[in-house]
Amino acid sequence: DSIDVLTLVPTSISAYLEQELDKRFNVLKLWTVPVPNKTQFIKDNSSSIRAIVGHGGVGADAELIDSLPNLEIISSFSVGTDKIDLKKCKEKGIRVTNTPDVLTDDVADIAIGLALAVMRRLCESDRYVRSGQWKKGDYKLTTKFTGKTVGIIGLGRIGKAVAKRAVAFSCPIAYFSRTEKLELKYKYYPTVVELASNSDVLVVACPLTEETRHIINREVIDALGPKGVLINIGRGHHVDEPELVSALLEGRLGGAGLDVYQNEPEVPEQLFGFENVVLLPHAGSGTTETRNAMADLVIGNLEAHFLNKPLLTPVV
Ligand code: 8YV
Repeated sequence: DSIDVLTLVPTSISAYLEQELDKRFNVLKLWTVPVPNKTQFIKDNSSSIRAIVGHGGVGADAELIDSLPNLEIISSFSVGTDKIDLKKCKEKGIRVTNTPDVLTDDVADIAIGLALAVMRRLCESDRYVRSGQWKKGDYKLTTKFTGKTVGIIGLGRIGKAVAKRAVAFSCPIAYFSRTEKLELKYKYYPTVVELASNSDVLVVACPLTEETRHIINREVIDALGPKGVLINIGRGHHVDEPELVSALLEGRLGGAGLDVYQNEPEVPEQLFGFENVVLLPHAGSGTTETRNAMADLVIGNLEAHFLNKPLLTPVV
């Protein structure tokens, strides 16, 4: 019999996921329902829904979980599970899966890409050529990336992949994490402020939790300083955004490369005016190859669950 899967993933994120889900399940596409009717739509289908497919931007809060009495599994099209009430899922015996590993390279590539874009002014230079300015003026010198100290917050899969790439650019690596990783030769700092004081580029690569919310605050920004560059490929809520904006306005920070924001897809408009800021639309995992691999994991986990097989990438 067909299994009802409530999907919170908009088609623009992965048409392939939608197509593959459609082949196997009865897919309830919440994103096709107009906003005012969403709650009623969930209510009307509440007893038949056995699975949810969420993503980095939309997960399942306690209210949604409680409203679905026959919910068995949440399969997230993301590695981050900060939008899912994991505690609630544990309590109720609801399984949760994510998409680790397959996106690590792309997200790490984007971290290095952002650092190069900010420091070598790639986007500004592109605008300079396209606008015809090159014919009129002098090209401004930029800042070297090779050899600069890269500080990484969170040395998990993605943090390590960023480190590996930065090492190839001859960058000394420093990091902050909950525990020192003695097996790695990188320099450990027990606080984020110490890490920031000793880094040229600071990369946020940790999961979003209660402890890491606003891990980039005024004190950390000031420790990074007027030549420092902040790269955020984690979550918007890792950064105190108004503090970031004031630091940039006041020249207390050298630059920022951001893939994520507190209130996506809203981005503080004040950021649009800075040439030392590069803004991406939460695109870290956004390649066809990776999004397809993520989709395969989302589906593989759902199939495993409903066939009573071990989950591929369980979180809960
Ligand atoms: C998003 C992400 O899931 O994996 C994560 O945690 O944030 C991304 O891969 C993706 O952009 C869809 O929202």
